Amino acid sequence: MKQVGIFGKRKSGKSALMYALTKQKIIQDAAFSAMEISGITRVMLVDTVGVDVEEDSTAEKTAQSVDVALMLITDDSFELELGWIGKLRKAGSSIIVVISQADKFPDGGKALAAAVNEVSGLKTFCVSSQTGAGVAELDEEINRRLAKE
Ligand SMILES: Nc1nc2c(ncn2[C@@H]2O[C@H](COP(=O)(O)OP(=O)(O)OP(=O)(O)O)[C@@H](O)[C@H]2O)c(=O)[nH]1
Ligand SMILES: [Mg+2]
Repeated sequence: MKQVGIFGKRKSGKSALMYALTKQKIIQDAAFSAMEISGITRVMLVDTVGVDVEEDSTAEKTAQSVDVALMLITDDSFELELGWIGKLRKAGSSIIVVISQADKFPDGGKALAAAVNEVSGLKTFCVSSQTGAGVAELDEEINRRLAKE
């Protein structure tokens, strides 16, 4: 089964995003089954402990096995996250940057997204698990990446 890993610092919103994406999936699958279309790809979403938890290596292990990696960023000190992006690249994952808790930014996270994109070259999505903003778009991108993997 394909795996999507969710990475980010403690309290960056990993579990909330996992829940929001799961809800999105359930809505989609319900629509599909209503149309009696079979062969829906099932994926496993993997929540991780914070990448800033040094005494725990489960995020390291997860990083080795995911097809698609979501790297959550919540503020402009994202050095640690850039390090993880490097690790995930080496492991061969398709990486999507998520500006998490985007509802907390006056500009919806756009400036931070541009800054991260500038240094990493990665596609960046602003998402709020709380308001649901950007969740559908992120889900679509994940599905596109999974289809390519
Ligand atoms: N405003 C806002 N708050 C959020 C959002 N997502 C999560 N939170 C809040 O941020 C806090 C941390 O969210 P979690 O989803 O538990 O974060 P986590 O990364 O799983 O945290 P750990 O598992 O402890 O590392 C909680 O109080 C959430 O309610 C969001 O999109 N917007
Ligand atoms: Mg969590």
